[in-house]
Amino acid sequence: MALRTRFTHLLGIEHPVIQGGMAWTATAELSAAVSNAGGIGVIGAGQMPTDLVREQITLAKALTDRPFGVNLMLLTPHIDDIVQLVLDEHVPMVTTGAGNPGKYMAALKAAGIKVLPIVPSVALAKRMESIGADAIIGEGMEAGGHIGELTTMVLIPQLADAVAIPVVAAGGIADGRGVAAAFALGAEGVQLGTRFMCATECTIHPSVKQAVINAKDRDTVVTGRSTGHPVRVLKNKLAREIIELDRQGKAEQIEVLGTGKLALAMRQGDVAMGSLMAGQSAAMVCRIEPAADIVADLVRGAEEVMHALGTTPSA
Ligand code: TUI
Repeated sequence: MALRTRFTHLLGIEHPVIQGGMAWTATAELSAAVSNAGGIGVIGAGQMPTDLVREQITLAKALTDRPFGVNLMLLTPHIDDIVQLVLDEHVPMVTTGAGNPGKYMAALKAAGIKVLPIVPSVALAKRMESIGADAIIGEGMEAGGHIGELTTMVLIPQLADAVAIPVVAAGGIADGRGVAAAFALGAEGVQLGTRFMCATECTIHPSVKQAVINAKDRDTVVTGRSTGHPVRVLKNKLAREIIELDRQGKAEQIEVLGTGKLALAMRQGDVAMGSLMAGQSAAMVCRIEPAADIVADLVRGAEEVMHALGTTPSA
């Protein structure tokens, strides 16, 4: 069975599932595994130096013949070079996060790259559609990492009403029920990050995978509101220190304290003083399993729910 939509046709993929391009987390191994499973994997460029991103793209091309993507994190100082890199490498698609990609849209489109901006609001979605975005990823504040203010439940239907291009839902989705819910809200695809952190092929430190598996419903917190860049993480010592600085309004000290902490968590496995960016759905992630099993479970689960909903409930 398959869930084919305008979005799967747009990218030439089998299943409407994007693996979120998480910085220091979504490496070529994970992304290629998701693409090979019929979804689309996205390498997280984050703040990596351009040469490291180039290596990741080369590795992804060696590991899959299917389309894959790169997430452009617009706050990185390397952004101009990384945009040039994805143009040179003819990467099939990019997602963008943490800003407005308007400046790069014409060059990306001219190179035939599919562009899917991640947006937290209706206004930005409309602007992105007007400058040529191929689809929009609406991300609710249930998501991990840098987030907006709206929940997935209210953002997605408003996006579906506001734009004609396909809408992909992100934030809070971890299983087939979430996929079916996203479709009910008007989405034609889903993007998941947190569940893919616990894919076998994800190269993050095992201690972080265990922290995600251990997480319960109230174990994430939003830090850094005072900096203007709120970030959802799993609660730990670093999060508590940042919350205290937030309370004191010491935004500059938060920037200093936060520097390098995402790589410290994901690559070194420091689960106390690293930044454990993860979404609220961490509580729904229970095991480490191959990326292909995750994709298959999402599709099968969604079909099951949609089928069951086709029969009117009667008690
Ligand atoms: O980008 C993400 N998630 C991220 S980026 C990241 S690295 C980082 N670390 C510390 C501080 C800031 C970033 C970790 N997680 N998700 C996509 C996303 N984009 N969520 C929200 C947005 C967003 C926010 C504002 C997109 C556009 C935007 O526009 C503002 C404007 O310029 O109009």
